[in-house]
Amino acid sequence: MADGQISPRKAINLADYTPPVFLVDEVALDFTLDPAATIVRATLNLRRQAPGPLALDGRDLELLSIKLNGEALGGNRYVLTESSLTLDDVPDVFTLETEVKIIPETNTELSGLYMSGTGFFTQCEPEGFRKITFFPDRPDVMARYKVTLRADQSKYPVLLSNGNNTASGAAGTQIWATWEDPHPKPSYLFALVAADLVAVKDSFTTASGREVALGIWVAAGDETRCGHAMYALKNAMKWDEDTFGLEYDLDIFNIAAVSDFNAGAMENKGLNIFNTAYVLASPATATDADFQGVERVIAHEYFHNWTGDRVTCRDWFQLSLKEGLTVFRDQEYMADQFSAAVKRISDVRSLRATQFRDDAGPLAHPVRPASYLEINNFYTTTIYEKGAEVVRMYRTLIGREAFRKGMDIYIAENDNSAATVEDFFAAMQAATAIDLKQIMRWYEQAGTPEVSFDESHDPAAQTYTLTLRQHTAPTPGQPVKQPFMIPVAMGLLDATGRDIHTETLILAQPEQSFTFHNISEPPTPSLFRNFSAPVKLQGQSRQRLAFLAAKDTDLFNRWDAMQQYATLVLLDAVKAHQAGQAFALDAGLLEAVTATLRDAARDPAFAAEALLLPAETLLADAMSIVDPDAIRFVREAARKALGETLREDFFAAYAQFAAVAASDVSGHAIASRALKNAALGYLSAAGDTTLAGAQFLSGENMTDTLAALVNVAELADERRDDAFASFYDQWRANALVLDKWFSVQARAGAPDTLARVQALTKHKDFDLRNPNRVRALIGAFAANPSKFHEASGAGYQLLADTIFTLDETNPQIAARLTTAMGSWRRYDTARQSLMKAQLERILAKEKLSPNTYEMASKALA
Ligand code: B3K
Ligand code: ZN
Repeated sequence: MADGQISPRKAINLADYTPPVFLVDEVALDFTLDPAATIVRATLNLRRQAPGPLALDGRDLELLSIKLNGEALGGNRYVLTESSLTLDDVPDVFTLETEVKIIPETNTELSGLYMSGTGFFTQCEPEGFRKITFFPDRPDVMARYKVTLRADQSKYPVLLSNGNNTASGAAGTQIWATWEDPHPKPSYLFALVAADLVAVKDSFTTASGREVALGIWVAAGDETRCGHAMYALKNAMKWDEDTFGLEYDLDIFNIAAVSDFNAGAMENKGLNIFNTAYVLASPATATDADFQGVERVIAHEYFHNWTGDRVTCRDWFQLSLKEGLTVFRDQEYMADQFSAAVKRISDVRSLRATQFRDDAGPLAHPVRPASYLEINNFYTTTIYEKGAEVVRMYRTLIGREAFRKGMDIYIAENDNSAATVEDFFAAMQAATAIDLKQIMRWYEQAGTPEVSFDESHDPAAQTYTLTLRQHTAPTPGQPVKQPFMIPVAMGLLDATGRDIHTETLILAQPEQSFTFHNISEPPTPSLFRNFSAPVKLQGQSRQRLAFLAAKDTDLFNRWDAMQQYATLVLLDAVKAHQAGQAFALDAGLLEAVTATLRDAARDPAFAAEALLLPAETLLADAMSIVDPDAIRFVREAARKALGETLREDFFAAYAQFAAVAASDVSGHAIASRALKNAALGYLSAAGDTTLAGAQFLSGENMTDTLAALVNVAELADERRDDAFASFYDQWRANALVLDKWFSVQARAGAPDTLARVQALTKHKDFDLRNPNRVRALIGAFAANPSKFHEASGAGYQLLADTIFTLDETNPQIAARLTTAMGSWRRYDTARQSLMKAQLERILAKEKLSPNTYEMASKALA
């Protein structure tokens, strides 16, 4: 350990869980808000549950006074450390009053109470509440809150907290408001907002007749961009009633938007706080993907009201209990709004690109980790997206009806309490006769199982036997894996592509054979339909993939077969390129793309997905030593060759799908634009950039403008520079659009990208204190494989420099950026040593945060 480095935090282990010594039944909070000195008075009604002292969490709090049952306590009655307040000698039931001072304006971590612009906002999940007051800041302590906020009326005319506004008033220049939340909740769901905001208001009547006042609070001027968020909120409220029988349970539901936010949004009870990126949308400023992002996140946070708030988590190891389940619910919601197959395809595309990669590297962890140093590092695609896949597997295994019954049991049995993954399991098990025991291994073991198969057909007996095998490679701390319970949704296709048999098999052993009867001809199996399990299926021949890509009745597998086929031929092309051979376009790939394009009108949203070649990161994952330059070269060569060969078809498709109004954000319009812009991408790759230039100039729709800009960004000349200059002039005042300006430049494949990103870090609009801006520039750059991994190591240096500085102000975001170097061992020795050196440099930093320490040390381990 380097001199001056703080000692790494002690690991927290699931196995060490003990129930709280004291519960808090009620808490009254009184805030006198001031950026430089906010006073928080807390009154806690405590009740003993087990023997021992009262230990409260608290960080960055200046204790002003403390009283027990009304009696002021001297310093000899408590022990105060940097992170706790302990009272040894206390009764079994008592009232504790504390008064603390905090400084919101110096809180750059954006956890706890902080300033954004001129307003006060909070973020308490997972451990921000301890930066507001002394409290048992753990999710299994659920209390009823009464909150009074006092602030300067001219600066902070809007005062919001959880629950219902029960009283308000004014005293001189100050105003005050009291909010009471009747539902017990853990401290991580506490929220307050005190700011100069305006509301877009609406209402929703629940199935049982409760009238709910809805408010979306934004900065003045942003009201015009809240329509989609409000639509999504009401739609999600209705959907949860129809789909899960779950109704909203308060008379008010508020959403407040904030531009400085570490996450996407937060499900605080009755007062969701949102990153502006997931609230504000208009066709002129937001892409179709942004519109979908708003709808998904609005739905997600709303759904947390039951899966997260009413039923919460016992401890943070159970995080996926609420996150995996709520992601599953938002996926299902979105699938019901647009095309279910296209939604599944895009979810699986991102699961493979992020979660599969993490699961194969040094940061791999189970859906329920056994240990952590810093819980903020565990808001990962494994907890969220793989967690959602586990919930989906429950449903695939037991069926929709039993799953709904299991959900009803889960909610009924755990309402108003803090639950575990075992409680969810027990509810699902109670709803089915199928023995689900083995599904628990998905929570315990990290890693992506690889499934391979053998088959044999017996013409005399008319049987077909499929033998499936599973294998999971070791992950950190887990050298040997037990077999998983894997649902294999499958079909057998005859030579014409007709399904002759469909079934969901359960693969639970290392190897299992399944025999099918009355099969006269050798069939083609279509396995893992609709991606029925988060596994890698291996050993499919090209011929078979080509057949499935053309014929499978399962739309997901048709897309997947094409992706797998493209992956195989592109990886071959990478090898050929490394051996010095010229690029040659595979005939089968050309044929598949041609067929997709000519058939696009039938389902343009699906066709747009199918036309996208596998991402560079996906190709990288399939190589033993990643060669980012060769991957980029080959993928671009393939796009260029396809664009040149199919120029007429792409032009025709572009024209055919161009007739959509700029303001139309219907499913049909989104699909048309996706197809049109896919065609634009191929035409631009083939050197035809006039169309992109013209589309950029005529754009009144951000999807179209940005799609054009992405292509213009590849040109390293004045056409590009002019386009970025004019985009900047038009949008400099709109932070969310300016984020796009940064990120398109950081994602570009142009040769000078690295130098431009270096320059952009010095741009007057680049601001390390704003997480959206950091993600837009640095996050996007770190996800640009051929530029970030530039052989000189300058990309690594840029990232590490950012992490170095950012760690001092916002360790959560710094730690997150560190993961970009997590896969360093997969590269050639030169890149390995360059990345390793940067990780070591970070680790040697004085006063490195526990957040970044955990990520850098695990990456190196
Ligand atoms: N539960 C929050 C995430 C909070 C992130 C803390 N680092 C958002 C969500 O998943 O809904
Ligand atoms: Zn969530």
